[in-house]
Amino acid sequence: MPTMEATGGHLVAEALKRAGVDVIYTLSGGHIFPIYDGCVKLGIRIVDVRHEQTAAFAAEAHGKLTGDVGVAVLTAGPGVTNGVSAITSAHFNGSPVLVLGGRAPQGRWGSGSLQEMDHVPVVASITKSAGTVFDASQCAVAVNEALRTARSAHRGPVFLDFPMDALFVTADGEVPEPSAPERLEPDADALSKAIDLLASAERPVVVASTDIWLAGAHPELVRFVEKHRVPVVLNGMGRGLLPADHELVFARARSTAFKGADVVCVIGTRLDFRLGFGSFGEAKVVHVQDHPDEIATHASPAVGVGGDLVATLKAFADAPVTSTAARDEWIARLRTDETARRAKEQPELEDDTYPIHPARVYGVLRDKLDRDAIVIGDGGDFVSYAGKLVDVYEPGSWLDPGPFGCLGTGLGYAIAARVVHPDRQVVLMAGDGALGFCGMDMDTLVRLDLPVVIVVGNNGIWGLEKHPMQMIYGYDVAADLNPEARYDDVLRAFGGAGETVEKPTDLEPALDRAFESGMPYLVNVKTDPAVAYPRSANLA
Ligand SMILES: Cc1ncc(C[n+]2csc(CCOP(=O)(O)OP(=O)(O)O)c2C)c(N)n1
Ligand SMILES: [Mg+2]
Repeated sequence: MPTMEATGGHLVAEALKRAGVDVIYTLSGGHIFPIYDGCVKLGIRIVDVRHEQTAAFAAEAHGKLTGDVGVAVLTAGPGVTNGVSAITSAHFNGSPVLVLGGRAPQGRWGSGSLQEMDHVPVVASITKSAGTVFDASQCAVAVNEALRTARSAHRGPVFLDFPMDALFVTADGEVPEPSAPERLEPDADALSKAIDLLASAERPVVVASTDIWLAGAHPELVRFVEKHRVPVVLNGMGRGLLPADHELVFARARSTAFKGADVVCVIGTRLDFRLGFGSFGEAKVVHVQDHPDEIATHASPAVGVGGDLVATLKAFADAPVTSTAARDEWIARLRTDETARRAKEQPELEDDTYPIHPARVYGVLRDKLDRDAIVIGDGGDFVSYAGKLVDVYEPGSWLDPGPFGCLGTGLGYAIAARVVHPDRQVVLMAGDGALGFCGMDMDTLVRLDLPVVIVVGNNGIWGLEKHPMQMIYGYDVAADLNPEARYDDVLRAFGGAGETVEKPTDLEPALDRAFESGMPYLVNVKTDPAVAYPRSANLA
């Protein structure tokens, strides 16, 4: 292996650079200066934010948007612990992320150095691997291996920390060539069983999700469903794998599809609460995952296929076509249901009442979005409306927190979206409660010139908690916020722009001004606190 005389920090940056990493998300701390110094010398962009959770959420979004690893660099102790919720989100979402932590010097370990803490046990259960690099000469090797682990299916976060006396010292470090991610072939027997079951189905449904996008398997997905005429429901980062207006894509007819299907094939996500824990009426279930360990054990799928999703979907697509007559009838039935349900939404989308109905915000917003706009949701009910009412047309354009459901992803996700896609619209739909977790990073949008449109659904409450508590107890506590809060003035104070909207008719001109401004812009929409999102999913 070639070697290079450099500091541990420079060797870390060298491994990142060789692997194609061109940006890190971070918040400063002396423990990690040598990594910064390496990044500066090698031309890796440093995006510095106001809270480590934002740095780690931004790294996660970077991974989600690119399918490649997003990197956060966090200082020792509180820097790392502030990143824990975001690392956990990446763990639940299977997002490829590398978190590099500073660490108190090994030479004094146990003596009580500033921020002396062993991070590894804290993050061990929420990462694919976690470890400490004690030897400066091994910094690049360890980073290279960590990147390979994060990139290999099933993807997820990897953590490494580096004692100061490994990062600051100069060593003759080994510098490996970047390693390719592992590819696991799907089991041939399981694959042919799945193909047979799909071939026999008269009323199949495919649920296409996140890992198809991360694996770059969507061209094979499209070939498979179009050739075999299979209706598709999209979930998580699966949204946009086929455009929302594709004849095989169904969103509103989802429950009709699940109830009426004879085979449901879920690809690239867990059978969790978002999918009724894997129970779909009478349907037989095929669970296709990118790794055998990801196949559901709590449910009993008829077939589970675990392995490379490109290979699996290619095999599905290549299978000979069986009669599709019954399927055409099935597709027509679902289309009728989809159209009827969409028509029923129209009055809410056009609702002219005061205070503003949250659905009305989306009724206006939908017409302002480009087909490749990136829409981010962070909040409760306001974001549930977004999930229902925003149609996605391009893959990698929709970011929600995923099944860990952590509030506060918004600014980190928006920052990364703008960094990865400087030429696309980036819109953050935030609950007023959610914005409080990460709002200070509006400063980052201004400071780094990242024009994002933020629309706050300001109902003055923790809506998704207040309404259920009222329903269960007949009263509520700890559920009120300040409806008079001027979140637009907060962004203004940082040097951005914004306005408050109270009347439905003012929404459209406000959104026009926001998109045309070319700067971070916050539209603070006072929405009706009496409206609760009509929820049916069983969350627990
Ligand atoms: C970090 C975190 N804390 C608490 C919760 C519980 N929680 C889920 S939704 C919600 C209310 C969100 O309120 P807001 O963002 O204002 O959206 P709204 O429901 O009012 O539209 C809360 C507190 C959570 N999911 N994540
Ligand atoms: Mg709210």
